[in-house]
Amino acid sequence: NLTIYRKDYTAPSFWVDTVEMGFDLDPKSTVVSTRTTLKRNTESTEKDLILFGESLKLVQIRMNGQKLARTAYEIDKHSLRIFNPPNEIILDIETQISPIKNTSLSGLYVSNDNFFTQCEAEGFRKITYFQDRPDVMAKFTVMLRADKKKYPVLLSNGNLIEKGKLSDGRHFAKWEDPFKKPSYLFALVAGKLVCQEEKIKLQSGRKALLQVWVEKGNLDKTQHAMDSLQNSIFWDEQRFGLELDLERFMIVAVSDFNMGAMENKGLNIFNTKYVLANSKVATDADYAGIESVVGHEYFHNWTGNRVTCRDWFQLSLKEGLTVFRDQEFSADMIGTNSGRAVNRIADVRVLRQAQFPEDAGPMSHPVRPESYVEINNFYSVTVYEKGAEVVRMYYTLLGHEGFRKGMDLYFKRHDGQAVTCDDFRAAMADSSGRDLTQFERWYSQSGTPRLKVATKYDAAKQTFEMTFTQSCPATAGQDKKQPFHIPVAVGLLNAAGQDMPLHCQEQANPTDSTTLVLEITKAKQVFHFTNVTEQPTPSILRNFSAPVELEMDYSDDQLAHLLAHDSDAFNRWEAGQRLAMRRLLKLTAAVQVQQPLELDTMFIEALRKTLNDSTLDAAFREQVLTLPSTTNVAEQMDVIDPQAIKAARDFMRSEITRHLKADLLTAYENNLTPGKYSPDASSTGMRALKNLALAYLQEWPKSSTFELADSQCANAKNMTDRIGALAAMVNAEILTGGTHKDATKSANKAVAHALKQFYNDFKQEALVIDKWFMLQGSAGSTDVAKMRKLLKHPAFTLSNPNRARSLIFAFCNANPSQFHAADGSGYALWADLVIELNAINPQVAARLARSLDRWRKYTPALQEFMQAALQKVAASKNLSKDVLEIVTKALA
Ligand code: B3K
Ligand code: ZN
Repeated sequence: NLTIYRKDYTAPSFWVDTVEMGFDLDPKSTVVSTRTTLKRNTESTEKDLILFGESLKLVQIRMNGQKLARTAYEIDKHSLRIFNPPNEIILDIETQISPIKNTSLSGLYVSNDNFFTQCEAEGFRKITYFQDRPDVMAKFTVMLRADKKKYPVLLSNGNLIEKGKLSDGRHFAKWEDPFKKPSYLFALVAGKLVCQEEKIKLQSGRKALLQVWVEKGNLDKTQHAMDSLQNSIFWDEQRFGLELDLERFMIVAVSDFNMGAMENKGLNIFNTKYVLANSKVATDADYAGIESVVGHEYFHNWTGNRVTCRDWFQLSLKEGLTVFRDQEFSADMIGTNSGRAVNRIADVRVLRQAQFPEDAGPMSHPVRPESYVEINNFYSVTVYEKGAEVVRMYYTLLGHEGFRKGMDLYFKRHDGQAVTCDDFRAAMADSSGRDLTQFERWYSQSGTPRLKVATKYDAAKQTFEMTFTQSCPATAGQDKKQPFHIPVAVGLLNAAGQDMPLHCQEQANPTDSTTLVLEITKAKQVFHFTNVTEQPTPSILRNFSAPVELEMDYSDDQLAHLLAHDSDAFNRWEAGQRLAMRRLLKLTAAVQVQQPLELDTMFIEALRKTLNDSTLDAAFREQVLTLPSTTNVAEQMDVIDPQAIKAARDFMRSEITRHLKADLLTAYENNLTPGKYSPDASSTGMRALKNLALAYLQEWPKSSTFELADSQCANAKNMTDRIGALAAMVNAEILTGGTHKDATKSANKAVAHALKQFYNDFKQEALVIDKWFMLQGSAGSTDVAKMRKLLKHPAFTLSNPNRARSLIFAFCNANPSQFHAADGSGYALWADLVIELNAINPQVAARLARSLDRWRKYTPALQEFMQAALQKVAASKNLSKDVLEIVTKALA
């Protein structure tokens, strides 16, 4: 049995004081020597010392200066066990590895001829035999040796303490990290790199050197990352009183990387996607992504590195908390209320798009999982995004100051330690004097809670009653659930759309604000509001105060009222989404029984009003006009029929355009952003609304609107406008089909030309070519045959994760009508690619394997094809633990 359980946790048998490492770097054969000083953990009942190791060649092992006898230890594919060693030992281990052959991008590997490491979660054991577990923290000193010409730059964690020349054209650099850390935070980088650097002054007056390292030729794309890093440093000082604890902080960009970035102590390693930007190659979304990921990794320096996780089941301790921190950082960077709401909407979109489905599928797991086969599969939207929602609930329950007090206590108690989610909860409880016992269920129970609300207004008594009923559906491995502790922020609107004063019998309103946080702890709970002078419209779950599915029988009029007036911008948006969702579900049902499709004027008029409301930020209007995704709709259905959803959604889009064409054109023209490019919130919002309008306008085929896209594409001065127009054109390609034959022909020619031009303009820019592939992978006109052709494009490769994801993930996750082709060909392609990727990079393969998670919810015919595809993968040879866990759980 491969499963590892949280309940089986035991402390390590030895503690480590210091680790001294030496690397003789060579792509084919790197020799790693490691000297570790260890002391027995007297509280452990384990007598042996257990070191993990994978794909290593053991050259030699010595204990206290003596060669270790072959009978003194045992070695297998995953570990090296030394039998009952003395209580204090010095261990010398020499291993040999081959970085060039390491295509998994975990451990030490080569990318574009440079060396990089990725050790979280369990990559360090691919470098040397070690107690590779986060509760073993030690001080590291690292000596790097390599050819000076090929590898002029040698970096590791902490401070550079020595460097110099060696014989044979080699050189060395010695690094020392003053803080003890777990092995997963170890990093080294070696190669031909250049950097942008700046010195800053910290809150305490200390100076720090900041560097952003990239390949030569990319120095014109580092400024935004550098700015984001400085903003992050200052924000953490101000908001949490946390200062950078190192003299030097480095960010290094690498083009082959499994995820976004990695928070190695003092030496963050980033996917190029989250570092490189200038207006020519990066979109507004890229700029925002860089700011948030740079922030995220920097914030880990305290939440993750100074205080780390005892074991990997506690992953959300650092990830949920750090996502919450990066979300708050991005929101504070915008500053305005409406800007904050737009960010919040984007975060909730991610939650609904990915986390709710995960939590209802075969990989459903609590924020603190109980078991895993491959820990890398649990770097999930549940651990990250739902984990961030859990942290946000503390913030909502305790308030701004209360939360800060909790954080202060957390660091006071646990700085330098490896701790658990319970320790964090205890700090929040003890600092506030609140009982957060029941709150633990957010960590232990999986599934998205349902919160039903019924209301009653008594005009004579002037009372308003709200009855909440909570439940949580059964999820993988969890049948019965206990009630959650749910903070529900509510407000009441009068007929004029203003907030009414709140007097609740069950819950005091300490700040006398017009939003009250109700605390729901029971399965059923009633709240009575008094002095309610007229029938109110309740605004419930303001700012999405808990990660639940809210069920409330709003009338269309109530929703329109909220959309027009709610002082809570999130709920304003939410009301619009509810109006749209209701109609999308009806339309989908109509498509299925081949009834005529109709969209009512009331909805269109509500959208028109929002679109034309110049008191609202463009960014917010864009969010309201963006319909729920096909995935959002699918999650609301018992049986998913992707083609019907697609048809319903397309119909809705074209109806909106038919009625709002003039308004959309005006929005387009009013939101041009001539002049110098700036990724600020206001310009970003304007471009977003303009490009949304442009996309809508393609739904109503008139050559004039197509030409608008074509000319924007040809004349764009920045990547946001260029790709926005290209996307609109590519998607128009099939939409203009059918009755508009002539238009279709010329449009398709123009699309092909624009795609070719784009490719030629950017063929040197890998990240832009990723966008080019992504656009085509997700285009409704890209069927399986076209996909197979694109996979053979000379610029395509499976071994670069960004490239693989750009085309394949776009097709499997964002092209529902083609991926779910009725003949099952999309799933067959998926199976081939999962198998092929499995041999190259198990982590990327396992992510792709998740695309069929929800197979049991589809129509029977599709289910059959999906099951067959899953079985094909499950039966294939040499399956990694990563992919095996996903397909086994899917089929179970
Ligand atoms: N902590 C890393 C993720 C490592 C993933 C390992 N499969 C990035 C982050 O969350 O900041
Ligand atoms: Zn993180």
